[in-house]
Amino acid sequence: MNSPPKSLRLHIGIFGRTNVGKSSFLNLITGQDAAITSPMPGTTTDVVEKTMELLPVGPVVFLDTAGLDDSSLLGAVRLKKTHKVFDRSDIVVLLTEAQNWSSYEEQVIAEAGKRLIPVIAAVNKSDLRIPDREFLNMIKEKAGGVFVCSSLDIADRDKYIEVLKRLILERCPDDFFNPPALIGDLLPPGGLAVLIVPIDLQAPKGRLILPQVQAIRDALDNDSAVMVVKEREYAAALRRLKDPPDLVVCDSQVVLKMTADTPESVKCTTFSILFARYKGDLVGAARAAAVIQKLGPADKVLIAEACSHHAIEDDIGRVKIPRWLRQYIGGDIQIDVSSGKDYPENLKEYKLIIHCGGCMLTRREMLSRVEKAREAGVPVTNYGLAISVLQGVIKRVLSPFPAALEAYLNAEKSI
Ligand SMILES: Nc1nc2c(ncn2[C@@H]2O[C@H](COP(=O)(O)OP(=O)(O)OP(=O)(O)O)[C@@H](O)[C@H]2O)c(=O)[nH]1
Ligand SMILES: [Mg+2]
Repeated sequence: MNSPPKSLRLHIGIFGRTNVGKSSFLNLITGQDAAITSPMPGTTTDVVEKTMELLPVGPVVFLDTAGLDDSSLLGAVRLKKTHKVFDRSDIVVLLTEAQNWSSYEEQVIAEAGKRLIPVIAAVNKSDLRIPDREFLNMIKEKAGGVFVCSSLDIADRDKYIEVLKRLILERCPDDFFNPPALIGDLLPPGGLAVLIVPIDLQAPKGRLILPQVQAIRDALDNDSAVMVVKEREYAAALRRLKDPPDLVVCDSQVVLKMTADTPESVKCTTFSILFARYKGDLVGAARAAAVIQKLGPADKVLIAEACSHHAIEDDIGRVKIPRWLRQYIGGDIQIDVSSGKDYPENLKEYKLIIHCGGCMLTRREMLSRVEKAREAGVPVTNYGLAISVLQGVIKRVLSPFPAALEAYLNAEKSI
């Protein structure tokens, strides 16, 4: 894990009509032939991703899309993919050409506007035609940031990168530079966190998974110490400590054992709950978790996981949570599972969505999923919260987060 994971990178979506030079622009900025370019409209079909260190902005990933005016046979499929990129973009770069502004450009501005994504417009092919002042002012009014470039002008690459960086810094969402805390704010400086990580079949070979690594780093950034232990060694490790830890965090699958082994006076929670706060809306997810109590056999639940991995025996999303849900309800219930980028369009049929922690998604992607569910009127909770309800320890693991605990208790009362 030598390079920053995608979920921590600023996502820059490149949009525009076919042939306007989106892929050429990506290649120029990244200095690589990452994307195929050609004079034929409709060259880019699948979304092309290219990562780059854009200091001082930091690690970014560019997403090159298919042209919005693609009217070919496969155009509809491509457009759907392109539209999904709006949900993943922290910033939109809208490429256009001098004196050429149509409903497609307006559409990009509108889609970005709906999601509160800042837009930077780049007027490309300036070697062929220079935009006039009126045109630039018109764009500036709509997009905020605008610059003129030629994607074939390699000599001026550094200049374009500088302008792009400045505009990104001016318009970049605050939560990219000041992300919400993961664990650091729950620990006093010089404090101690104990992380309980199961090393089982699902653990990747030779390393720890992203939420665990991020928690360790965040605690260290906060001048705290971290002890990492497997669930079986946890009780013994705790006994060896002179003072109790300030916080214990476990993988949701062992939440019952953790709460049993942790003294009442010690705060404890799960990685998944930390991620609900870090990537999404913990208070909303806590409120939604109470819905589990009123689920019945006629209801339909969606279990959504962000990565598409090969499910193994006893998979958390496909096997364990469904099993615990059925045991809790005392009967059968309809459960759909979605994975990867295939978040279903029609969410209305579900009574509840149980999402994974979303460690591989950006905060914007996660919030956009929460927003889609909200529009459909469906509550969203996450794996850690759901498992803690099913195992009867939800109040304990929410206690480090008073607002979320209160939301859960109020929702429970109204059931
Ligand atoms: N003269 C000139 N040509 C350019 C410039 N940028 C791109 N082109 C050319 O325009 C054509 C289309 O470029 P692409 O980068 O493939 O355009 P695109 O927007 O990615 O197109 P699609 O993937 O089909 O949507 C190619 O022939 C490029 O060489 C530019 O700044 N000046
Ligand atoms: Mg292209």
